Order: sequence, then structure tokens, then C-alpha cells
Amino acid sequence: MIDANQEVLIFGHKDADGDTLGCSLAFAEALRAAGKHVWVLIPPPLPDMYEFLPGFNEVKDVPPSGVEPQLVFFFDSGNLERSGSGVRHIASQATIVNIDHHPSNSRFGDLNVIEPEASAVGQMVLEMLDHFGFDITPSIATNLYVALLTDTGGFRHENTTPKALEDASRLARLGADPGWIATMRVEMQGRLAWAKVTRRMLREAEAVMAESEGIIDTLNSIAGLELAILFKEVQSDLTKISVRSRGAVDAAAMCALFGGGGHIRAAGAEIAKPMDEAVKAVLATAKEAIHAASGQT
Ligand SMILES: [Mn+2]
Repeated sequence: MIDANQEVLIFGHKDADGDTLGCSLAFAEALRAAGKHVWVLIPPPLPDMYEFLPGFNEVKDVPPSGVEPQLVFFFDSGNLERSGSGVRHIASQATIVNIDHHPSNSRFGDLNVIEPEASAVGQMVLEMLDHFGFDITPSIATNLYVALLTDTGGFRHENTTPKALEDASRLARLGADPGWIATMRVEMQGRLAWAKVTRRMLREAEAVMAESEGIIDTLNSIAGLELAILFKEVQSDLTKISVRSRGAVDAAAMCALFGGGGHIRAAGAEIAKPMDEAVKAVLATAKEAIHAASGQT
């Protein structure tokens, strides 16, 4: 069925959560890697807190006109109404595949895969990707990890089964970064992203500071982002910042204000302040810089 279709629609549900978003974005990325044209449709407004999910900024509410995919997936949507007005654009001959874990699901699909025992639909998508032989990239792993994290209430609800933890562990091994996901913040409608790496986090992860360098590049891969900042706690009164700019902000000029330097796109500084004070000072400067830079264009 997937082989026979070059265009695919993917629907999530309104009041989007990490499960519907994570599943939709993960499956879309896998299909795109297989050369498909994919549109992810989820009714707005989408919660800002998920803006860091890879692919988030490509989510639409209706498909572009003239596009009539014959294959349509729904993830985590208990009924058609939950997926908003976009469903009116589904071609009348299209095959609808309904993937969900709500026992109350209305079975509106031509093919209904409902697994009430799944802690999150993210686990079902992981199985599907394995079944179809799709690669699980770090960004797919991140989306599916967030699906599981959301629906298990941060691995605290009673649906935190051994299988949920095994899947989470596998996704972490495939590139989802639990510590980073827990601390990631996105502000200014996705233009500014930042994360903290504390000494405690690194101890618990049995990692060394050097291994956290990749985080800044993950931050920097968020679509629509202008400035990414990683704060690293070196000592209780010393914080290192790494800054990446993809917009008009001069990262080197910004870091120079804190005694550092570098290049326009990549710069850093060491600030003789505890983490929280450094975060406060640098974020205020970063927001000013983004405003000033966007004023010039
Ligand atoms: Mn769910």
C-alpha cells in the first residue's frame, strides 16, 4: 500500500499532544526518506512547548490545493471530528489507515489498528517502522521518545510498562537524548532555543562535558530557528555558553558582550556566574539581539 502511493496525508488530533505530534512527524520523516511527498495536518493552535520537535514547523491545517493523496494515516485520533476541518480534503477514494490506542476509537478507517495496551501510539509507530524496514534516525527517535514521554506522564503513570521503558531505552540508544529533551526550551515563536547541561545531568548520564557538544547542533536543527544557545555548567560559579546563529544575529558580537568571541554563525563565552544567573543575563541579551536584527531586515 505504501509502495503504491507517492503522496500521503498524515493527520493528528486537535489539542495536539506529544503523542499525536511525535507519531505524525516521525512517520512523515520515514516516508519522506523513502521518496514520498507527505503532508502533516493537525488543527491549530499547536502547543509551543513542542516546537523543538523535528519537523514541527511543517505542520499544516489543510493540504495545499490540488493535492489529493490516496493514502491517509491518522495517529492517536479517536474519531474523525478530532482531526479538524482538514479531513474534508480527503479524496473520496482514499484509503484511510487509523492507528490508535484509545479503546473508544470509532474505527472510522478502512484499516483500523487499535491497540489499547500500547502506552503511546509512538510504540505502534516504532513497530510499524521496524516492520517496513525504515531507518530510525535520531530525529525520528526524538519524536517517538517524546510521544512515549508525554503519554506516560514522564514515565510516571500506571501505563509505564516494561515495554514502554524498553522502547524508550531503545529510542535513547538510537539518538533521542532524554536529558536534553527534558531541559529544552523554545521561545519567541521558535526563533530562540536554549538548553542547559548541568554537572548533575552529566554525572547521571555518566557522560563527559565533551559529549554534550552535539546538543548545540541538534538545537540548531530546529526549523525557523534564529539563535540556539547551550549553557554548560563548568563549576558552580562558571558557565560556558555555545551560541549558533542561523539568522541575522552576529553570534560573535553577542558573545563578545560576555568576554567571549568566535564567528558570526558560531561563537562562545565563559561567564563567571552560576548557571541560573548566566541564563538570565544571556537570554535577555539574546532576545534584544533577535529583535534588533529583525528590525534591520
Ligand atoms: Mn496517545
